Amino acid sequence: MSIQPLNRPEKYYGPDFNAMEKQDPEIAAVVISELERQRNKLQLIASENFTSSAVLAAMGSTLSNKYAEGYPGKRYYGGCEEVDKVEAIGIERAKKLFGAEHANLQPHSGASANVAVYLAFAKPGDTVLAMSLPHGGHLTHGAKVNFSGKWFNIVSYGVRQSDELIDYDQLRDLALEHKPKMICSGATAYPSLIDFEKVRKICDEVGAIMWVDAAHFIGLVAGKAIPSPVPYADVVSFTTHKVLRGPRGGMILSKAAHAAAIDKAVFPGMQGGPIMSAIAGKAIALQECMSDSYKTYAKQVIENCQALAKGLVDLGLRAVSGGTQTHLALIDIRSTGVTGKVADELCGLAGISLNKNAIPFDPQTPAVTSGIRVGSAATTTQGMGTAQMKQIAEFIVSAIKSGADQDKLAKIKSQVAELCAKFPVYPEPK
Ligand code: DSN
Repeated sequence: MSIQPLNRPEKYYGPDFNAMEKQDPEIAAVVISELERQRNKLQLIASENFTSSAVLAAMGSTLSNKYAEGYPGKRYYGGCEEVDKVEAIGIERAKKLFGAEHANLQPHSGASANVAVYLAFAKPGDTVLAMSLPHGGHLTHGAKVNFSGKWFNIVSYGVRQSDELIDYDQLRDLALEHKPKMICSGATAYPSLIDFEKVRKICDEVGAIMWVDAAHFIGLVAGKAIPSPVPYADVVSFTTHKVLRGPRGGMILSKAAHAAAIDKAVFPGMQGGPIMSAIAGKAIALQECMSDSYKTYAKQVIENCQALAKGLVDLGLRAVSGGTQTHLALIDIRSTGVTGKVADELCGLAGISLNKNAIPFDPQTPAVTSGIRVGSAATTTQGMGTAQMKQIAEFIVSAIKSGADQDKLAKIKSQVAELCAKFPVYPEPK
């Protein structure tokens, strides 16, 4: 196969896929086959997306070579005059887009951003109230295997069994009982909106820092498709590569009063040099998020996810909490008699990437699960709409119910490839 640069300008600025192929064909082949996988299969992992070529180019640029410990104008290295510009532009864009008083673009990832939040506001042994992982939380919200669960006294809240929504009464009771230093809202598998006003009131009642881990939904906030936690929260941490459609990385927004604590926690608290190429990518993505087309995209992501969830429900599956108000849906697949683990594998064989996921009060172990999680961020970027979501729901259910029949799976896989071809990802230059 001929290897084409994704969007390489005529002038040479650094990244060169053809040079990579010449020098290291083994790695170049993987880069290209991953591109083909993204082009020909359905990407329904709720935390993934396709960045613009501009963001990809920034990630592969010479900014990657620069060490820049510190912050714009206050570095520990010489030669930072160019990267200073990129970070300063990115910070201003983040503050403008989210109406935030302070922004730090340096965290290498969402987990790193969360380490910085703990470091800024708590000491080992302090109590933190956060969403339990089996109910949709995140590893960094206190899982026993994670630093958060090892170093902090984590008290977990969850969803009600009756409607699978956050139980704010339980959250308040736990806050009053344990007097946490911080209360964390945010999850990786919670399809509903979070009531930030209610959480703020509880935080005020017990004197806790209000921390929102907005990794999953911050892109919808950026596109003004759902309410923002920024006016309420002391600190908001997130990843930049989900619905937000930026490079892999993390970011933190905070009130001005916490700016110094956050900046110190990120550097020198838990990171050395920032990844300036990623910060350039973040700045580009933030500007993209200010466009009208991004606002339309964010709304479409939600509409598409609702259509996908409805399609799955119409075919006999159950949407946790009755549906979705966001970019992700959590689907209870017990009616099929197939576990989440097997469904994940069968969908993979049919050219559909999604993930097994525990549902609240799941009788199965986390490695098996009774559910799957699906997201609409990537397919919406491709330009798919609600009609395609209905079709995708049919593919998923056919794969799950295929009985591992190789012919059936191969047929779905070719239908999937046919659909993907109509919505090309990173099309070859004409
Ligand atoms: N927990 C991962 C996810 O949601 O896919 C990353 O946040």
